Amino acid sequence: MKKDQSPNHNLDTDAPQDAGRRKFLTQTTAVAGLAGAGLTLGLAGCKDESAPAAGAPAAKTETHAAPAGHIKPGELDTYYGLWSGGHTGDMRILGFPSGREIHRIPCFTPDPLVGWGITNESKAIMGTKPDGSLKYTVGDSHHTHASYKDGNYDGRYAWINDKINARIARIRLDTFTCDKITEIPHVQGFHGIFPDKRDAVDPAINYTTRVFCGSEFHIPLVNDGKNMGDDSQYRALFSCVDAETMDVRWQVLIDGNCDLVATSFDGKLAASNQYNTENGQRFENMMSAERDACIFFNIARIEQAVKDGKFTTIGDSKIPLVDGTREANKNPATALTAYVSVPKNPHGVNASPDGKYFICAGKLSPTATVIELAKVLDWFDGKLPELDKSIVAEVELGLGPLHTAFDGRGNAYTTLFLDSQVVKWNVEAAIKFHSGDNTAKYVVDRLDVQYQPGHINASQSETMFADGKWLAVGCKFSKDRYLPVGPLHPENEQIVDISGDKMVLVADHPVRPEPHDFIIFKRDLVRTKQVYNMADFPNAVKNSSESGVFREGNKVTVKMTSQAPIFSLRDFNLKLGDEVTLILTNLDNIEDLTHGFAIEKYNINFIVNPQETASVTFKADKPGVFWCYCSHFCHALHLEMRSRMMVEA
Ligand code: CUK
Ligand code: CUA
Ligand code: CA
Repeated sequence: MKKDQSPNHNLDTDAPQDAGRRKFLTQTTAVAGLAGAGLTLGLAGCKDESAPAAGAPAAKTETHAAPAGHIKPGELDTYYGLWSGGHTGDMRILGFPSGREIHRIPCFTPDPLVGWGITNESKAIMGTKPDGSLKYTVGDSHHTHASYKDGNYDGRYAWINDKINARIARIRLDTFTCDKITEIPHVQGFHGIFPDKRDAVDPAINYTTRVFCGSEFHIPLVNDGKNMGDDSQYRALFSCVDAETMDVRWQVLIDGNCDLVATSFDGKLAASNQYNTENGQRFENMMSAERDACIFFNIARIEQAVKDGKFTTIGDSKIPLVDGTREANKNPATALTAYVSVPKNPHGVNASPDGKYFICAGKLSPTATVIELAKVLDWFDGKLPELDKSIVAEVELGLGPLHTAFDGRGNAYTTLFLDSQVVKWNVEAAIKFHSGDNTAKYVVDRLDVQYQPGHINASQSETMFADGKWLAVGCKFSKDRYLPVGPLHPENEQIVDISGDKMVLVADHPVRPEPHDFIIFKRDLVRTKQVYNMADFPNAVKNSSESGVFREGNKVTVKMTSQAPIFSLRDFNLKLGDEVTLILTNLDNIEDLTHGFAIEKYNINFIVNPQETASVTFKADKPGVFWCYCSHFCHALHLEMRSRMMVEA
């Protein structure tokens, strides 16, 4: 029996177990197509009989024995990946091309690892009710994008959306932590986000100053329970959030809804695909029109309208609301918005790295629509009489096109949800084909993926520095790709080498459901702090000699420091009913030396990183001895690193 010699593998794995795994795969591949087949029901287009069933064995998939770019143990990845976390409401950080998950950044939901939603500092960011408890404890993050400068990521910020509670969170990329969360008013189903890539008004500002936010669901403009039966009162808005202050700068009243968002490299345009131009409030009504739209926003004109006071407000809100409806924007000379027609219920809009095109995927139509931005600007300038002439290609790609990535060599990569494929196609060839040149072959390659892909992105894809090296595909179904773990399957993230003409699948990794969008960028675009700066914490306990219990009536402040392997207070006394604020500063000034602080029976656990200060506020409502212990392994004497909280009856 041959043992696996690789240090990376479990040495107990031997032949019989491998055989069992193979048997499992053989049994399950036969039924793997079922979910895919069910999902095709009721969708437009018919399936090419020669194409494999959605979940069928991947006949065309090529794999490398030793994949190019394989990261060995101890080696660092060359790219960062920022991933949305889905229901868990966090952002996940992956290394690329290994696909290893390095970190999770809690944003919208509590996380006891770092004490997110437990410490006063994180609660202030997340938002609390008057009684001090968290306003929300669920999240649903879909889209994550980073700040730009000169057409590339600048390593300052990233943003992530929360669909459930219309929140947008900002991540500082020096500490990889969430530092602000804004709840966008007057919207539900907040979905796509995209930062501007430079300023539309001031050409000297070559970096991100705004983040645009699209909302899917219509609600009564004043949502106070009075107009719920009148569909004509239901509206969806497009919102602009200030990148620095995170305040909502303005909103746009539109016809139809929003979904994903894209922005142009010149800062002038933002757009959102609209699948519900019908303004339907019921399933059937959202699919009654043959074509929907991609709505364009003229950012400089909207900013000017706001400056000139040409806006209204909703209820007692102070946020300017400009009129972006079709009726009010017929005249190109003054229009704030433009509605480009695209086929039925599109999904996804992506900006090509050459700055020329936005690509809207068809979802219910087997096509992608290529819109030339210069022509949209021509329409606003009165030089293009028919707006829909900005469509320079509408080409068939396959069934269920959703999202598109780019390699910087003129090729686009679109996920085909129903076909379980990625199609690589050449944008200029598609334009030639659309203009009547039947010899133009725009489809370059197809790759079966496992299974039903949603989002896709390539290294540096939506920057001017798309490098065409790696592609990641977020597959919504993993079916037979992993050992079964009960009814809930992981999702399957796949890594594809796109450096050659043919796409080559190099790795799978399971992911906890359900991530959506992600970006991948070069590691040197980010500079992280490995140790906090104590001066950034106004409440820091700078020296262990400042420790102690400070009482004012029943308001008690406990000040403490940590320094491996001790807490400065071996014990501290409280009285039943005390309102306690405990402040802990980690004096250790060494990279990777984090301590935890867990209080038995008091529902408190958080960490302090090197030179970081965190605080918790709680009521001493149970008498007795409660050990406070370090919950983060830090030292050989980590188990002895404790403090004793004694609450007198
Ligand atoms: S949506 Cu998830 S597959 Cu929320 Cu970006 Cu398209
Ligand atoms: Cu300090 Cu473990
Ligand atoms: Ca529709």
